[in-house]
Amino acid sequence: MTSDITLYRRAMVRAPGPNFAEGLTSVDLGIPVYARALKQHERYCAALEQCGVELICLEPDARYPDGTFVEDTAVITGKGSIITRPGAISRLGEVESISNALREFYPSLHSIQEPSTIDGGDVCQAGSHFFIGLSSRTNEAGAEQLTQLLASFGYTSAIIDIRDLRGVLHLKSGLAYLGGNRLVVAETLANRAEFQKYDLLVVNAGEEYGANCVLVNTHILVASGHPLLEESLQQLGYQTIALEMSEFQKMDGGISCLSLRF
Ligand code: CIR
Repeated sequence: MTSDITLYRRAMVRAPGPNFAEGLTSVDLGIPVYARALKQHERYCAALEQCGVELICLEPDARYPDGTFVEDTAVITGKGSIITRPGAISRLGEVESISNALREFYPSLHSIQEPSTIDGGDVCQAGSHFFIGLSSRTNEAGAEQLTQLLASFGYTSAIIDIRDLRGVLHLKSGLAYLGGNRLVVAETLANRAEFQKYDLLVVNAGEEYGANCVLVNTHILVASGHPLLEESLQQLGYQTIALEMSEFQKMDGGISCLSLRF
């Protein structure tokens, strides 16, 4: 493993609540089955533990059916942490319980201020550099405010405009950093100038959903059903854990969004 990857000790998660299906979605994959979502979430948590992290489990909150997608509410870095201001109005209140829970570990949290909006799913750390997606959820003011905060921590950033990309809710829907200068990237994003100095593992059309994978210490968690991507990762020397994500995919969520890792 390379030295520019973060070793995680903890992961914050929140199981989906019974009204999970009332959350936002832009895809037409059917209504999630709650019992199945719970099982998939349990398996996801077990995989995190297998990677050596201690879980911090928050309770579902019926006011926020999308609350299981905790990644969108914070940007946690080795030098400072930021509570976001999610771009969907129905999700704005999710940050309160996350701030309360994170304050135990990060007493001085920064926060994104109105009119800025940021979803954590739009923020991809690659060593000391960050990619910030400008999306339907993260606005220009948010990207600018985050850039400045990250600069005050000593990080550089690049803003990647994905507003024209259909079917890509967040930047990390199509991008993941694996350390050692390597990015996993969906085909639709692969030609962006900002990524050209990286070793790119381009995810084939048909396996795009798999691009939202996440390296957690010893393993890469990847959505099951992406055999070409998994094989490529294994050929590069990574150990993978494939996880069923069907019920979260129905709600536009991927592997990374189900946890905050730190
Ligand atoms: C939403 O639309 O906000 C949720 N249904 C899905 C959020 C997924 N988050 C992520 O990819 N980081």
